[in-house]
Amino acid sequence: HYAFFPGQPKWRPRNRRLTYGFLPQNNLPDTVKLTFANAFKRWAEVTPLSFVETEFYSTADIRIGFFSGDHGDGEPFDGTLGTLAHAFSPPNGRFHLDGAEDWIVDGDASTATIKSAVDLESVAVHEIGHLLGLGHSSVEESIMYPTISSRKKKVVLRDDDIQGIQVLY
Ligand code: TQI
Ligand code: ZN
Ligand code: ZN
Repeated sequence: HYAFFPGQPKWRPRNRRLTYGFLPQNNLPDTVKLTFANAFKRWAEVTPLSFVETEFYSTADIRIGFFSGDHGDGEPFDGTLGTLAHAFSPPNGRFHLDGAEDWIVDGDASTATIKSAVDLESVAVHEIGHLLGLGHSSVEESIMYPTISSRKKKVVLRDDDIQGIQVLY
């Protein structure tokens, strides 16, 4: 079953619109930005919310960046596998990914043979759930279940995820 964070925090955006921005220093290719756009779209389809990319990282509601090791927020990343990413409950908006992972991006052949590679969209869909206010679910098939196998693509929201987010929004 789905869960919320203590106190059930949620966003209350004007015009149901949340902005997201990418850390400029990461210089992400369009394929990576598109992967995040697709992940946001999955949640937009089942809520009244919409997600709009902004070029102004520092004032974006949701701030996405890849970092390695200690990056100044007290939750250092740990290299390949282990912690892949972290995101915080509303209305924090911090969305950090471990730059040391071999991220699988659709249409990108370079990670095809790396066994420990992790599917970026799968992690993004899960972390966006946290950013919007969902905790972990006990339903194994759900996006918000706290385990995923390496290389697996798990991006389709299940009834449990949809019910949870629709209670909030
Ligand atoms: N990062 C953890 C996670 O997102 C961080 C975390 C642990 C957390 N407990 C939390 C975040 C409670 C919010 C609330 O779950 S992770 C998965 C999954 C991770 C794990 O790097 O371990 C995914 C990132 F679900 F597969 F285990 C993405 Cl999909
Ligand atoms: Zn961080
Ligand atoms: Zn999680």
